[in-house]
Amino acid sequence: MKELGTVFIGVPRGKILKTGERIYTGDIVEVEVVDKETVAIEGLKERKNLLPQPPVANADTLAITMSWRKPPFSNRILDGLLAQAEFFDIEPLIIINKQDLVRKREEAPLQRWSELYQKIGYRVLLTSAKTGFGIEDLAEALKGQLVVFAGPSGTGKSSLLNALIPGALLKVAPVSKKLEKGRHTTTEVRLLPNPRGGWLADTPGFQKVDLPRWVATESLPALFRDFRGFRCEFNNCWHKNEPGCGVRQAVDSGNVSPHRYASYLFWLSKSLEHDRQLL
Ligand SMILES: Nc1nc2c(ncn2[C@@H]2O[C@H](COP(=O)(O)OP(=O)(O)OP(=O)(O)O)[C@@H](O)[C@H]2O)c(=O)[nH]1
Ligand SMILES: [Mg+2]
Ligand SMILES: [Zn+2]
Repeated sequence: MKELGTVFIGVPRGKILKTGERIYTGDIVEVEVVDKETVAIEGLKERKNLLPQPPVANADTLAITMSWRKPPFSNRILDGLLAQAEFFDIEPLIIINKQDLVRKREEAPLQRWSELYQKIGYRVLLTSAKTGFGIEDLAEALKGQLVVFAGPSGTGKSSLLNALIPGALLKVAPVSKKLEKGRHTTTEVRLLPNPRGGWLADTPGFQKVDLPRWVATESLPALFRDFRGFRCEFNNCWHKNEPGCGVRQAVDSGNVSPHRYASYLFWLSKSLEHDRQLL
């Protein structure tokens, strides 16, 4: 692309066409300009990483977007997405949006969740796309990077992008009143230029995290950052009922959060179930 801000339609040609290589949003390609609207894609630069779901290449940050309510915050979904970020080697940033909906008596639990993840070493940002709360901090945290927004449907990914990019005019829609679930308003992955530099990708939300499909079961224990500092008697310990399991001891002594451990067991059983179905 000659000038930034010019949009072309890319058509695979030559080697790329022959190998049938899929081109992902975020890919860096070599092109030849064919006409005012079209470029021929002839080469593909090696990817730094590739996230299969949502499908984006070369992401610097996975902006995991959860809402506090509507849909309700789920640490299990969050932990699944964090494991996915670790597996695909993308630095996660946790966003808890819809802060304007936090009730007085919910402030303490919200604070506890934020502290838990910060203690593990993740960045947590509290935002409201509605009131603008936390948007300046978010804009600063994301500038200059290729950022993928990912999270359940209805948590406010498109709304946050609209707040970050004046004039983006991305479609947003209310969550269902009865189910408190999103309506799958965004249907495609779109990369938008960040006015502060870099790129922001809006992606379709989901109802369910399909971690077992993308992440190999045996890698799960290593994807929980907070488990890494503890030694187990067995090298390939699943941290379930093995003797001398340092992670279980850490849970008992309060050094690993029981919530994180419960999430781990949940995702492990989902993954094992998935593997059994493939047999
Ligand atoms: N109260 C409140 N509502 C919000 C906030 N952010 C988004 N919403 C509302 O939540 C609903 C869903 O927002 P979207 O931005 O469409 O959510 P999304 O994550 O893009 O959803 P999908 O495209 O389906 O994945 C809309 O009605 C938004 O107006 C917020 O901070 N506070
Ligand atoms: Mg959306
Ligand atoms: Zn163990």
